[in-house]
Amino acid sequence: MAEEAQSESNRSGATEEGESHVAEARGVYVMYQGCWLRPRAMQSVKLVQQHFKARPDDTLLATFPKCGTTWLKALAFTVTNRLDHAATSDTHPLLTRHPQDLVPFLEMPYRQLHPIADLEKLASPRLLATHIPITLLPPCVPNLGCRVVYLFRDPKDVLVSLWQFISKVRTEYTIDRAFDSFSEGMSPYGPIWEHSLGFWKKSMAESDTVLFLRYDEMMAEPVKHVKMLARFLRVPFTEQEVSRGVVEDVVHLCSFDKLRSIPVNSTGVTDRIGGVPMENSSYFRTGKVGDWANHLTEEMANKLDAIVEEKLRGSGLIF
Ligand code: PAP
Repeated sequence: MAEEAQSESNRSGATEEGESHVAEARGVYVMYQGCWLRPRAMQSVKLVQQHFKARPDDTLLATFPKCGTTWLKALAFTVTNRLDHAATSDTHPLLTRHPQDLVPFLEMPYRQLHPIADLEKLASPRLLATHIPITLLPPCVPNLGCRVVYLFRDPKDVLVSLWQFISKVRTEYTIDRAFDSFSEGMSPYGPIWEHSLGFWKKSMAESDTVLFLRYDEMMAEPVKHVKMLARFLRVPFTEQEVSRGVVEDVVHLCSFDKLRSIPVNSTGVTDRIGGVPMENSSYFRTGKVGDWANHLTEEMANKLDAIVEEKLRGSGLIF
């Protein structure tokens, strides 16, 4: 970790392609505008910044990786499309398509491989997803008042989920290595505290533009949060829907156990990133709150808690 400890002194500010800059490179990551990214992800983020054309009625589902993106995509898709596809329908798209494929990411598959112009073909209002921090999103997103749903999760569970996911393709990636880099803020789109703080502050300032949700709270009270999500997406449930149990139907269809059991999610391999084929089932691991306790030592947990608490201090954001 000696070379990683030099982070501040390595900042060169060297410019690349004019206005954008790589401040430093460490291990497999480069820092781009305050965010750690793999170089190929950075190229893609730059292309999003340069070419994404937001529309005022776009909704972005924003997450730090492994905070419950798949779940949020499933829920938001089901809520917004429920007039065309009832959650109980045996032809519901979630029964034949992976939730990751129903709501496209801005930056994936990498936009140097699949042009961002593909997003232009989607009809409005578009439901899109992103891991890009708020500070790096193209200015057209805030300027047009696009709404954002942000899902946050206990960083310890995020670390464990990320480690399990990455170690599927990098077998040498131990929990010790994952812990060291994550607690220094170095993980895709990291640091996690900067990522969540950006959306948290915006949600505090503009609650009608950014809805800030938490994974553990959604797990504890899914019906309440799905109603909240529907109101924010401007498709509130009617009284009749509530009394018919439509909210519970949505919660059930999008639940971890239900989605995991569907063949399109439990079998097969898909390359959604760009040159990184992953098993479809790798997006459905345990779906639990607090699984970190099975993988982190008490010392690791306390250390990460202390780091995150210190970084979030004074913001009002707690986990
Ligand atoms: P991404 O950020 O890489 O796109 P994301 O869905 O956030 O994917 O990561 C997968 C995590 O969401 C997994 O967490 P775990 O490793 O702690 O288990 C996965 O289990 C969880 N997940 C996927 N679907 C659901 C769901 N329907 N309900 C709750 N959690 C889910």
